[in-house]
Amino acid sequence: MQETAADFRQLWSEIGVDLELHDQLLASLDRVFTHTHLWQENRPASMSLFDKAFHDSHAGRVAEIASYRRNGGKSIGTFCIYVPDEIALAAGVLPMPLCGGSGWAVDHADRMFPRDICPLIRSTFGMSFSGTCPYKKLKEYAVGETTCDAKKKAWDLVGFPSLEVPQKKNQIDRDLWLSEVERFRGEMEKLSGRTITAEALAASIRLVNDKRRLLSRINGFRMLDEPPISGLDALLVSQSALNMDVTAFNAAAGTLVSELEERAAGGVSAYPSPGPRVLFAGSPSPMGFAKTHFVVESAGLRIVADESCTGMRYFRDLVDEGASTLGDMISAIADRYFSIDCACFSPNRERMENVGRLVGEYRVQGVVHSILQYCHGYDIEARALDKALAGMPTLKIVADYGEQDEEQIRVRVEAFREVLAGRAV
Ligand code: BJ8
Repeated sequence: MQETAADFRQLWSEIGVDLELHDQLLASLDRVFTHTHLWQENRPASMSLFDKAFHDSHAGRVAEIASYRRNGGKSIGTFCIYVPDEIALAAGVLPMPLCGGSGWAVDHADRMFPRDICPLIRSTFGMSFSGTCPYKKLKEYAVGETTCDAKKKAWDLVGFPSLEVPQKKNQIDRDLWLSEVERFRGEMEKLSGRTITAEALAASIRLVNDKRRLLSRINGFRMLDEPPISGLDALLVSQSALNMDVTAFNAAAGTLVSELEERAAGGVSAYPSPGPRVLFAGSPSPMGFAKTHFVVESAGLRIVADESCTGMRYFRDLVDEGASTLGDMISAIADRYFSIDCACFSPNRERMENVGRLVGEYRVQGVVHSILQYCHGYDIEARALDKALAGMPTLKIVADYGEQDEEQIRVRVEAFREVLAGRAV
């Protein structure tokens, strides 16, 4: 049955959403989305599926999860791509990423958090504190993780349990991580009252790997001289991958792949004119935030690769599907997530190598460091990345979710475009 606007209002009201403030939030999200995405003239037609996912994140997806829970299902909130979705899904628990991307919500976090922490955290908790996060009451609890200091301390304040993510990559750290993944499995089994079987885990590993394979195919088209999908739209696809039901996402992504194949065969570009090819590196851009991508692409550069957690870090590695016992599958999952190269790791050589590889594969001419304000890990690590990139032109943009600095950023991006254009001659 197709829900109406009145059905959604009824649902929001039932789950404790402040309707008046939520209207303000939705109006802000719509306005920002129109501004950042809908100016593009040659988008693939099937991007409409992901535009819908954006709008459904406060409507249709909320209704799906509410219905799942009414039928006895459990759900948890997550904030980081270290949380192994496969294990939750195998236990019948829906993981829901809760990272906020709305600038409107940022100031609502002030009653508990200092202002000088990253906007991702402030936006997430701003939605929660203002009663505008529709997922707040649609979960048993949220799972934090020990990545950056701001997140770690935030979980303490609000009382969320967290997974311990090590900060180094030695054997002792891998052993600790495996024990955390095993603990997570126990927690999910306890929550759902269901024992995870090898069959269920093998199925969820395949399902989530399929999502990663589809994301890889979509992003692979960006290697072409004429990318048939823009960096802005590739970002929206990744953001949707985090929010949508996995099976529904895989179906939509398959439709997009077919269209991109046709566009690629016909030499159809998503861009009105050629421009320098750049790689995005740094902090994630949760759904609702695309300011930096927007300014860069509307200034005539083409973002052909994005190494962030809302880009390739999310889908780059697969879980090995060769294991047959439950223990080996858990170990394979631990290995896959342990290979994530977040800036919370020190040293973080894997990230340097991964970015270096992308630079070659996607034939980029420059790198844009996109850093969320007060995200010290990625901000400081930008220096190490510059060194590893050995002379490749880079531009560092440190930004919050506000719109007031767009024109200042644009001036710097345009100057960077001229630098890259000059080197291409
Ligand atoms: S694996 S990037 S999703 S921690 S932007 S809250 S790092 S101060 S989100 Fe992240 Fe996991 Fe790492 Fe990825 Fe802190 Fe930086 Fe804010 Fe961040």
